[in-house]
Amino acid sequence: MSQKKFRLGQSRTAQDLDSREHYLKERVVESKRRQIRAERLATEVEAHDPNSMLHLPDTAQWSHLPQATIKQRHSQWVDLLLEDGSEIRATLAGKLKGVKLVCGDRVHFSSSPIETMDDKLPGASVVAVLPRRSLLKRGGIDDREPWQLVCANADELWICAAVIDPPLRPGLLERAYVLSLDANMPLRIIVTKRDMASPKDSLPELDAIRDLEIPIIETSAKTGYGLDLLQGLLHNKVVVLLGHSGVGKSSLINTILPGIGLKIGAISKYGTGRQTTTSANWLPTPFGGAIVDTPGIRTLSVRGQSRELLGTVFPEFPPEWLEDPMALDPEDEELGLLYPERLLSLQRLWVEMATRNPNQNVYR
Ligand SMILES: Nc1nc2c(ncn2[C@@H]2O[C@H](COP(=O)(O)OP(=O)(O)OP(=O)(O)O)[C@@H](O)[C@H]2O)c(=O)[nH]1
Ligand SMILES: [Mg+2]
Repeated sequence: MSQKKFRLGQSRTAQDLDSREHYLKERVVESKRRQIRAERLATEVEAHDPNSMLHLPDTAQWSHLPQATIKQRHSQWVDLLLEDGSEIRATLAGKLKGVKLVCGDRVHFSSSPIETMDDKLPGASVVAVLPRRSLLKRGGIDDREPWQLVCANADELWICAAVIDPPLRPGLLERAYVLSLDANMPLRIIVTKRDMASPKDSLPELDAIRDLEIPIIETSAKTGYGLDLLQGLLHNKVVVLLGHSGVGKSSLINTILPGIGLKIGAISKYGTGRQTTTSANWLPTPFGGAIVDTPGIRTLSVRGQSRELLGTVFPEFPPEWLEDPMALDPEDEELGLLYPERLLSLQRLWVEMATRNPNQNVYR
């Protein structure tokens, strides 16, 4: 039996009586709501302006204040790494409203206590952000937030992939290549947990991308294999580690920087959807740079990235294929593809770069 819905505080009879009036009123309210939403979407964020979230205000008037690096971002405050290696916690000054700060940002801070009613709030406050040397970002999940910022002022991106658990997926590596090109940062592929596959296993999953001239380094945090090579690469450099949850990013850092004691996930954790590391963490190294540990990612979105980057990511395809890859069929034997999955990948990235968020609720 279907039951009639009625609102709290309204009797069934009353609702029956003015149902038509009520219906009209609801329609007016809904139309107004739609209008407001449309206005909001007509801003630059709606136009998916890649820089709308990245503008930084002028810092000149704050240059007398000391500088620090954002070590870790929390929702209410940030942990700052000072020049002398010490750390302090700071809030964000109102002047920075609308600026998206990220791990690695260089900031000016004021250590004079700000007036606050809450004793729990830190005494220092960040007042200005310096221009970024580099900015690693990935496509956002929502059109109100076109980009998810990963790290500022880093030199290299190391994408970590385990030989097993979680499985090695070349698709993620291609995506990381797009992001590294966008940020103008060299990319290295770090294969982790090498001890979990036989030494004879040549890792054929990577064959399709071996010709890309991206260095591939095989490592094991358990046996120490390949770690001296990594240490050698860390001199005077800031390196961001990125990869699925559980590939062993934090384990790798714990071995490279003994005594740092980062939290490591349980072996059976893979697939639970929970990350062990929960926010990007800038860790200075004794080699004159830093390693940035990041929370595990599910995927790397390339929404909003330029399609022009695809020519570098897929150099084996003729330029005319890159103009409209969707016209090609990866299963067409006449194309003579050595790795048909690469064309499929190209098509996927091509479409995703121009897509909008499917969850967005636009009335047009
Ligand atoms: N056999 C083996 N296991 C490893 C290796 N490195 C890491 N592990 C294991 O993999 C699991 C996950 O390691 P984590 O270092 O927490 O992985 P993570 O990438 O930092 O994960 P998130 O912080 O969630 O992103 C742990 O149980 C580690 O013991 C390795 O080289 N060999
Ligand atoms: Mg971790």
